[in-house]
Amino acid sequence: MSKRALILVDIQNDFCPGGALAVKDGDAVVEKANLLAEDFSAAGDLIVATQDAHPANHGSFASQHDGVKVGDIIKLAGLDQVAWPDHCIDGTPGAQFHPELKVELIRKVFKKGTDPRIDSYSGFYDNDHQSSTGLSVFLNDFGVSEVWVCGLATDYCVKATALDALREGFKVAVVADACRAVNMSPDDGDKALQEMHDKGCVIK
Ligand code: VGL
Ligand code: ZN
Repeated sequence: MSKRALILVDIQNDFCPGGALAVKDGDAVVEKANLLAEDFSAAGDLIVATQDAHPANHGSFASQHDGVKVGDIIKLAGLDQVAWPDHCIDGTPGAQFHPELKVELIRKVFKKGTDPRIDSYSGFYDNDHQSSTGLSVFLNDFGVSEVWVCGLATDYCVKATALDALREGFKVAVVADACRAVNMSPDDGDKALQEMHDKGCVIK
């Protein structure tokens, strides 16, 4: 039977107001994500979540590089990498899901960004597409053909997850109203939605 999966991307304290990498209005996605999750649950569809879960010495942290400031572009594993503030350190409160997220509806959590040598925006693969989290196999085992994506942040992990889902052969919908962007440049979120649309995602 063909099924849908809802992928809740990185709805974690550090991406919400007061967090280490706070996304403006990031907590506004929680209520919308919960409503979507209730819908999916009632329909017998699958709900999964991704969790940014870095070691304290993660190479994406500006703090790990001499003379590098947050927002600088550095090289990590040979790829361009934004230098971020220390965030979502596995096991700390900042890495935990927002306290109001209905985690009881989540079937499985996929941690990412666990390798200090490379970042992982997508819930499917590290940024060099070499290491998989197992999400694709998990969805296929459940007979999922269509995924809906929401969460944080539109211009990084939501985009990377949605585009990888397309590449993995899923139909992809992105619920724009249930996403918020980092917006290092003011229109990054809008550009990300445009790119996801152009590459084949349906924007809800
Ligand atoms: C994210 C920057 C660094 C995200 C994660 O969840 O979009 N962004 N780590
Ligand atoms: Zn991160």
